[in-house]
Amino acid sequence: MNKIILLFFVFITALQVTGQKTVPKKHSGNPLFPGWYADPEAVIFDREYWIFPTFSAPYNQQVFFDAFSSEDLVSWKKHSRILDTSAIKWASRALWAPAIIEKDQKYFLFFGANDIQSDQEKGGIGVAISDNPGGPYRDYLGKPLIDRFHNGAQPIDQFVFRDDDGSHYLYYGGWRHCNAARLKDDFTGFDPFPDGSIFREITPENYVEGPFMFKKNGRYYFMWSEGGWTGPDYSVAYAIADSPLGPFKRIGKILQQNPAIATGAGHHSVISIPGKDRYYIVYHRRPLTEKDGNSRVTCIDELLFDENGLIKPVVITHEGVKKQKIR
Ligand code: FUB
Repeated sequence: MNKIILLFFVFITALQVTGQKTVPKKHSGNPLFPGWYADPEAVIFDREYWIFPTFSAPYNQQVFFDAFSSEDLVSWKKHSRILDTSAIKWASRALWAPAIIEKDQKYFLFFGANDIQSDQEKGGIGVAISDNPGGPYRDYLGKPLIDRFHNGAQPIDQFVFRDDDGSHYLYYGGWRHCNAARLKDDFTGFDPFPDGSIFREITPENYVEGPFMFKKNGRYYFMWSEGGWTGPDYSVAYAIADSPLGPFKRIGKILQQNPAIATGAGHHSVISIPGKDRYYIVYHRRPLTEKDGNSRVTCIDELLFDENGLIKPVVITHEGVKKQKIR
């Protein structure tokens, strides 16, 4: 009898070792896919989940973006080098924090490049375009969209938000300053605000970088990262406003490290499942075994709201979220 049980276990182990699945995976698991990837922008295109992250490596090696797609949040396909600095003549390093939007069947990928430290350096926020989410992308403008500091904001960490009336707002900024600007319809530049200004500072309390916006029940949820991204205390906080330009009064932190799971949880995005009141937060964090700033992995967990629409603190997990196809 013992021999039979032993043989059974050997058989099951052999199936697992040879990669034949005995039990279908029901959860995404965290991280979602292997490799050091940070600043994930998650979106849904045509019933498919897509994630556009920063390749998290020393700045001189950050010369491309990979993307990932999935039909169910469990199995992910890698799309290698969808954008490369060889296609952007003014960008040479530190390709950061992609932000993507589809318009008129074109995909516009906004990105930061070169980590400029002053207006004298070349770089900033650029725009690339493709006919497919998985690229290849080419330079849309042939120059940066924003190539200098305005209101103290380093031109990095852009996010594009489309409001219900079809207007597009660009939120961006590092170095503890955040600007909002109204994009022209063709994304070649900006339309001024009624007072003639282009860049409006909207910096909330404790803001560091990584702005993100979504709209729920007519209210604008504005989110950002706080703390230093190389350390354990990196985190995400938020505000709710009645207008896309705020004011954004900080409500509190919703994502942070859990010393039993991972550290440095931050720079996120949010997706909602069409037709369902279900939201996910996609973010990066550092495994407990890691200390290097660039050792960041892309993860997903549920984003839940209370009865007043306030965001509940995110519970970060190893399991991730349940398998979820988009119907
Ligand atoms: O990944 C590079 C930088 O790290 C991002 O631009 C920041 O937001 C931080 O996550």
